[in-house]
Amino acid sequence: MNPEPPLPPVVPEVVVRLRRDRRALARALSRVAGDAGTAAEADALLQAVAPFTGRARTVGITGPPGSGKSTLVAALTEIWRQASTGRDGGVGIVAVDPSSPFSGGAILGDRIRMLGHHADAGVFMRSLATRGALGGLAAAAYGAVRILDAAGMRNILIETVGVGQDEVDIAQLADITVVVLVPGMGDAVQALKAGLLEIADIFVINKAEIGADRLQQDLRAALTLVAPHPGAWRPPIVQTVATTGAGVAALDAALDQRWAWVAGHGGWAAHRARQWERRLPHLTRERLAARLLPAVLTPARLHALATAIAGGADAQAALNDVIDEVIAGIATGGAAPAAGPAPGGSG
Ligand SMILES: Nc1nc2c(ncn2[C@@H]2O[C@H](COP(=O)(O)OP(=O)(O)O)[C@@H](O)[C@H]2O)c(=O)[nH]1
Ligand SMILES: [Mg+2]
Repeated sequence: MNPEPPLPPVVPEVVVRLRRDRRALARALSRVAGDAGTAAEADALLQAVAPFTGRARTVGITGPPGSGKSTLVAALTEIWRQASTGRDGGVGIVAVDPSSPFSGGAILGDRIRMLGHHADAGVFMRSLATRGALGGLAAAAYGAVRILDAAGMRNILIETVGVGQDEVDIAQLADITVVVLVPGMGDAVQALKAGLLEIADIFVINKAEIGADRLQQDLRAALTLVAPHPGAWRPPIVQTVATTGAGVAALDAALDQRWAWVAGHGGWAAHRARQWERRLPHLTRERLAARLLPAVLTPARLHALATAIAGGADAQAALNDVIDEVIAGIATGGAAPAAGPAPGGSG
């Protein structure tokens, strides 16, 4: 069901290893996540695998903390691994949790292990909590997806907390974005405020055993405010109880429907091109800042500027000074980035 672009005839060693050797895959993911090696090495790796990517279907799962995203990811993984036809291939999972470096990924990891797939070559999970070598969580998540794609995973799930612009951007790195809400907390209105309604291709009302009808109505009402143009995809609302697996098959079916709908309405190449028109400026900004700012905006400089502004200096003038220095540095080659790992903690 996924697009199968023709492969170049010779598969390089690096891609062969990614597909056969879980430790090589883990190392590659560490590299693009910025935990090992330099930014230049991460770049080189991503460039080498690029011709072997684009075959996976990527699904972003986003929503408030505790809404059941990890449980749903585990449930979908279970369904896909059970699919007897093999059409779905391996499952790659990227868990992004900048707020809690350990807990989010660890809990999801436990769930995946509970499925008994930890030793299954067809399931691979990586959690991301820090900015990557390439300068940002979105870039790190994108790199991880590319590596899993090159490693032959046919479905890749990206779990990210749907609070804040960064997380929303990460959810939109996927082909299909699923927004998970739960009944009771005025969720539809909150989702509207957080910009989640605009990005959803599919809604899930999880913990539906609590009673999902009210939220379903609110959501429908909120969606009419977003007003899609006629003939546009209308995001379905799927009710699930992730802990029992109820409704998860319906979510799987909704994903297939969305996949087929885009294929039949202009195709995935055109759809992905439109998605990149939105993503590229954001990723470029992230990376540009990571490359250029550390040289000019050192911690000492930052402290001095902040103190001066607090003491009455003009903030706009300070900003312009910093920007002028960055530009001057580019002109003289002085601000050329050191090809080293992103400085931890700053920025
Ligand atoms: N009652 C109920 N609890 C659920 C359901 N789905 C997940 N949970 C529980 O909700 C809590 C948070 O789930 P988790 O998947 O970690 O949420 P996340 O933070 O969105 O990833 C856990 O205790 C789950 O067992 C559901 O459908 N019904
Ligand atoms: Mg989670």
